[in-house]
Amino acid sequence: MSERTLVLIKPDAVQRLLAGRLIARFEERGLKIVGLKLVQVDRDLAERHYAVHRDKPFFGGLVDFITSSPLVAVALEGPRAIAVVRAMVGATRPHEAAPGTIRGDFGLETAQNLVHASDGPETADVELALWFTLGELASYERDIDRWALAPAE
Ligand code: 3AN
Repeated sequence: MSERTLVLIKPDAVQRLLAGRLIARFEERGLKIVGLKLVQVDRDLAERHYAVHRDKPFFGGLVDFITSSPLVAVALEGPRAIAVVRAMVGATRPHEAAPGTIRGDFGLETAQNLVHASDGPETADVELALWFTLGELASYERDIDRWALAPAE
């Protein structure tokens, strides 16, 4: 079941020169990049993206952080991409994130946890529409998919 999901390589990861390495992890897993752009986020977009957290005490800090420096928005596609990416990202609180996950390998603080990833099919649809126009999302075949993604007979 092929899905699309949104990943944000957050300002801390871009500032720490990790953007390329983090995108490479998703590519190496076999996920297909179908959208990619660097964004200097304004407060309106930040507040819409984090709307579910509007009443949380950390909301203002979250908006400050995500607007503080550019991030890289990535749309990824693949079988069960939403769950696969969430597992690769790791737990929200880095001290609970397993080694081998992005947060478990690179993060120590919840507020600076390197990446955002959509947490379900509805969220993914809403977030992809928030961050990308239809024209910015590509549909294409990759020659490697017969090696990386071919289901077992
Ligand atoms: P996740 O990103 O793992 O889905 P959410 O959706 O619970 O986590 O939280 C969204 C973002 O809000 C987190 N990635 C983190 O940046 C921030 N956040 C969550 N909880 C806290 C907290 N207690 N203090 C500061 N920031 C937080």
